[in-house]
Amino acid sequence: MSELSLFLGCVAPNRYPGIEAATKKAFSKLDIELDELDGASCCPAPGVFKSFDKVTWLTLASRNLALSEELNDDILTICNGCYSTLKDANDELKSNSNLKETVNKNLTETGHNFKGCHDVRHIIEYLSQEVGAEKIREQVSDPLDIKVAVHYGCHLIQPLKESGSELVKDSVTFFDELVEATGASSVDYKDKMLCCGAGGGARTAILDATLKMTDKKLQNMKDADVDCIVNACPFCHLQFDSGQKDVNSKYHKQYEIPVLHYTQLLGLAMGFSPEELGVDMNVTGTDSLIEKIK
Ligand code: 9S8
Ligand code: 9S8
Ligand code: COM
Repeated sequence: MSELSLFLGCVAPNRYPGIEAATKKAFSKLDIELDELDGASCCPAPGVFKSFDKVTWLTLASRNLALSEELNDDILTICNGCYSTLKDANDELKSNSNLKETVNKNLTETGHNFKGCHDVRHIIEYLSQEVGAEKIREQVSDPLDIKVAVHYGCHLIQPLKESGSELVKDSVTFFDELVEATGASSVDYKDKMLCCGAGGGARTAILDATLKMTDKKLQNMKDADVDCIVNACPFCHLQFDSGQKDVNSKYHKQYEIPVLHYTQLLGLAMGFSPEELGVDMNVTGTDSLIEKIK
């Protein structure tokens, strides 16, 4: 199997560096090597660049893909949006030689060349298919006795559907299974597959409209009486964590639901401290959660 290079995207390094730390710690416990992807840029964000100019979007994406190809690696994303862009761009360029030629012409001045010889993996899809819940359970030293609202997010499901993946054929449970491997229970809640509100570049353009959707999801999660929200996308993470504070002040709500990226949940179950995983860096208080898992 190909080795992996870690694609960070923008939101994790800039807003939630704990997600990067948690990913590296959890993968080293699982004994999976991750190469650094020096020089990587924004994926670029699917809901933003792709809507403006397709060739520019593909060119920027192909540069990131080429960097990973040069290491002879598949590329691993920790973000749904990055997965959507990199996977769609990779698939499209592999199957359309005219587009590939255009993009490679644009790439010449960067000194890179896209070949189309590797795959794009999302961390949840990868863990589910290549590692499996059973192996993950074996690395859990501190099983978590908590109730979790799993948020899949749009750009995890859509690319899998488009590529005809087995993971999304019937009922979709692959993420819940990985969450339950940490000892936590994944609690069902209304409109689980709904968008967090932020995607499609909406968070930047029309924050107020996105908060309405976030409020709806938060209320459904609260009604299910969960201890925390678990996501696999730093952008969803940002919307649920930082957006929760905005929802509280805008709609006079008192939500206090901690938010974890899956790698942070896994890291806690593997015995790493909340500080090592950046769990204490959230805007929405994680004190209650930290107290609960002690
Ligand atoms: S990179 Fe730039 S804005 Fe972001 S985090 Fe995920 S999607 Fe790709
Ligand atoms: S959900 Fe709808 S478009 Fe997305 S993946 Fe992340 S941000 Fe939240
Ligand atoms: C969502 C990314 S994860 S974008 O806002 O749709 O580009």
